[in-house]
Amino acid sequence: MTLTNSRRLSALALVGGLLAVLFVAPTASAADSQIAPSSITGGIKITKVVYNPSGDERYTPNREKVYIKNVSARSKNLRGVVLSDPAGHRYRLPSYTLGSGRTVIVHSGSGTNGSGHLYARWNTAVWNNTGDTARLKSSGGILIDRCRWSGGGVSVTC
Ligand SMILES: [Ca+2]
Repeated sequence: MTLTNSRRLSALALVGGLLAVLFVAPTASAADSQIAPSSITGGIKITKVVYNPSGDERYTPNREKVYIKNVSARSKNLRGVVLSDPAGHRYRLPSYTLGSGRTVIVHSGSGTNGSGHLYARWNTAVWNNTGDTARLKSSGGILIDRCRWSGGGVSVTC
């Protein structure tokens, strides 16, 4: 069977479109890796999670806190790093320079991001009191650190 010229052109256009998609995809992931360089995956730790603060944290979500520390010798920008739980809550950190040895606290509720404090704006309790896992990943999905607990307390040190 012979294709007419117009069908040939359509087929070429389709192939061209597929190639365009194939070439666009790697460019997008390259942009992501620029947001969070691979060096971000080293030296950043979740050191503590306050998962069951006093009161009912569904109404006071800022009392839930995740402590993220830079244990490396260099400042790191946390931009693009994602804090998540297994239930699908995700917080993509903004541009925030964390100096060597410094800690920033991520609250579950809303507030004004500033020195030492970031707000995930989930506006509800996220960290399960009966056990959960907090994960930090690079924007490229590489696991940076995680902190697990089985519950029964107020906080966990990792
Ligand atoms: Ca909780």
